[in-house]
Amino acid sequence: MDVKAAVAWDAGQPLTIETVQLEGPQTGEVLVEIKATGVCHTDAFTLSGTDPEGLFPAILGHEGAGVVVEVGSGVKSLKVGDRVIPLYTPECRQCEYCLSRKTNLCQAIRSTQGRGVMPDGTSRFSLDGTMLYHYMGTSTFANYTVLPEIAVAKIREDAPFDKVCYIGCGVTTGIGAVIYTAKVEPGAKVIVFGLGGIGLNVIQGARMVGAEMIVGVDINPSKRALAEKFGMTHFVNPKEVEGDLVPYLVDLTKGGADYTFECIGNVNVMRQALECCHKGWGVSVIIGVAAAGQEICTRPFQLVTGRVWKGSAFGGARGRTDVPRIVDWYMEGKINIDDLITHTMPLERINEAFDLMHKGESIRSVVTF
Ligand code: NAD
Ligand code: AHE
Ligand code: ZN
Repeated sequence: MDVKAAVAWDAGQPLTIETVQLEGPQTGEVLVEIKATGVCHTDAFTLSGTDPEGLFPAILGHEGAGVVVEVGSGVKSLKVGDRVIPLYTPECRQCEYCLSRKTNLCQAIRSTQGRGVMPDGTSRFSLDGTMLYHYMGTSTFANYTVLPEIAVAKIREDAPFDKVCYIGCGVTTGIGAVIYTAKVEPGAKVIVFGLGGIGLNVIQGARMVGAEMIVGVDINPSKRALAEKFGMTHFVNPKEVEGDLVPYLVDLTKGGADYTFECIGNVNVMRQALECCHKGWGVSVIIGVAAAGQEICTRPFQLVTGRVWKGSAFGGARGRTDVPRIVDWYMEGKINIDDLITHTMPLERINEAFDLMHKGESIRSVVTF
C-alpha cells in the first residue's frame, strides 16, 4: 500500500515527505495506522549521523500511537481496532532477558531492530524500488507502519493519541527511570541534569514518589518555570555557578544527592552527575544517549566509596505490561502530559520540530496525521 512518510535520506539532511510503499503484516505482525508521534532527541541524534546504528535512507520515529488496522496470521493478543503504542523495547515474555525479571531489555528482535529491518530480515518500506530502513523497530514518522506483535502495547480506547504517543518514549523513560530503575524513595534528594522532554518527566516521577528535594540543572534558564510546575524545588544554571559545579551541588544537597539522572547525553555531565552523588550510597542513572566514540570516565575511587553508576533504557519499563498502566495514570490525572507538549504540527512541518528542539524552544513536538 501507499503511505505518507517523512524520509531521512542522509545524515544531517532535512526529512522529505514522500509517498512510500509498505508491505502488509507477515506472521506475528500487525499493521498500525499511526495517528500521532512525538519527536524525541534520539531521532535528532540518529539524524545527526552520530548514532553508531544509524542507517539511511530510513523512516525515523519511535514515539507513536495509533490503531491496529490489519493482523497477520498467528497474532493472538491484538485485533483490528485496538488502540496501541509501538514499543522500541518489546516484551516477548519468553526470552532469557524477559524471564530473568532483572531487565526490561527484551532481546527477541534486538539484532534486526538495530539493522533497520523486520524480524525476517527484510524491510517493508520502499520507494520506487529503493529499500528504506525501519528505525528502532517502530518507524512512526509514517501514517502506517508494520510492527511485531511483541512490540505493541494495547491501551484503553478513550486515550487521546496526540497526548499518549509521548508515553511511547519520553514519559515512560523519565518516570520509569525514577520508579523502575532507581526506585527512588520518599524523602530522597534528587538532581536532574537536563530539563527537556526526558528530564521534566524525571522531575514529575520524583515528585510522584515523594522526593523531598528535586534540583534541576540546565544551561537554558527558560526551562525553569515549567520544571517548577512539575515539582523542581531548586534550579541551578551551571553558567551562573562560580567554580566547580560538583562541590556546589554537594553543598546544596548537604552531602550529595541520593539519586541523580543525566538526561542530556553529555559525557562530561555524566561524570558530574556521578560525582555529586552522596558518598556511600548515591546512585547516578544515565539516560542520555552519547555520540559514537564518546566515553565516560571518573576516578574509580568514586565507586569504591559507594557511589553507583547505572543506566536506564525506556525507563526500565516492560512495555506491554507497564505502558497501559502509565496511560491509565494519565487518564486518571495522576501525571501531566499536556503541559509538556508545547507544539503540534502536521507531518509536512516535521522539520520544524527538529529546529525547535535544537533552539531549545520546545519540550515535545507532536506530529498528528
Ligand atoms: P531535550 O533536547 O528535550 O533536552 C535536553 C536538555 O538538556 C535541554 O533542556 C538542554 O538545554 C539541556 N542541556 C544541554 N546541555 C546541557 C549541559 N551541558 N548542562 C545542563 N543542561 C544541558 O532532549 P530529550 O528529548 O529530553 O532527551 C534527552 C536525552 O535522553 C537525549 O540524549 C536522548 O537521546 C536521551 N533519551 C534516552 C532514552 C533512554 O531510554 N535512555 C530515551 C529517550 C531519550
Ligand atoms: N543506537 C545507539 C543507542 C541508542 C540508545 O541507547 N537507545 C535507547 C533508547 S533512546 C530512546 O529515545 C535504548 O533503548 N537503548 C537500549 C537498546 O537496546 O538500544 C548506539 O549507541 O548504538
Ligand atoms: Zn526517545
